[in-house]
Amino acid sequence: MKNKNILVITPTYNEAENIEHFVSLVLERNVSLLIVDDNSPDGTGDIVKKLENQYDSLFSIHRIEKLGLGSAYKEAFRWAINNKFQFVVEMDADFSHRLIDLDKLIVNAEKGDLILGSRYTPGGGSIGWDRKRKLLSYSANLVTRLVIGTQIRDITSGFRIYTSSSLNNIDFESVSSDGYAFQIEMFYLYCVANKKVIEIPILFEERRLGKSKMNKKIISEAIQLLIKLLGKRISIK
Ligand SMILES: Nc1nc2c(ncn2[C@@H]2O[C@H](COP(=O)(O)OP(=O)(O)OP(=O)(O)O)[C@@H](O)[C@H]2O)c(=O)[nH]1
Ligand SMILES: [Mg+2]
Repeated sequence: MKNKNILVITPTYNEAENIEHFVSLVLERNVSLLIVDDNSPDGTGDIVKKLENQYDSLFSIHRIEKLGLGSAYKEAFRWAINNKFQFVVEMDADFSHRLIDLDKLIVNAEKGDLILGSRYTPGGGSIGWDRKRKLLSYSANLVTRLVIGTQIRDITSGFRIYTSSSLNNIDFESVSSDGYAFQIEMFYLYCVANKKVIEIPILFEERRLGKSKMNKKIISEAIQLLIKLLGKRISIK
């Protein structure tokens, strides 16, 4: 596999403190990088525009307002498919997703249709989270696993690789959620379509700079999605 066939997609909202360093470290891997910025008030978008003059393999989409993670990913999937990339990596700009784990995911990219960076398989974990945050994430994944009826353990992971061919085969345009629910819904579509999903252990590190966008709305959206999926499962039985 050639790294030039890989597109890393990174949505950004107020990542001015992280973005320049992030871009340089990702592009050292000889992959391409697409940033989808939602008119960040801290000027992230302007920094990205400047960096684009320095790097041939950096691309960006600038949207007029904060439209959410889910729609940013969908926009990036379309772009990746139109530009004929073979692999699409979802990765955050806040260094929660480690560069050495990116290398690890890339090495395994051809082993399935969806490669999940997993905190909950042996060797995986999270660093810097308090007990409450750890418990929330672990229990959300446990409930999701039971509702969907899968062995996969880190379904909310936002660090993952899709093959473009599999993205082309599933109706990702139908996914309407944001945040963690977006990751769950995408995974669910892969399950329904019998796509091969594998997990690779990663260490998730709490961001050092900038602010988390995690909020109650994101959690309640995920709960509503799980209720919907549970309803679907019961009606199939
Ligand atoms: N374009 C865009 N990017 C966003 C939006 N919300 C978050 N992001 C970016 O998506 C990535 C993940 O967001 P985080 O704030 O780290 O949220 P999180 O990872 O779910 O929360 P933490 O685990 O607390 O870090 C980061 O690169 C953010 O800048 C949004 O509405 N639009
Ligand atoms: Mg984060």
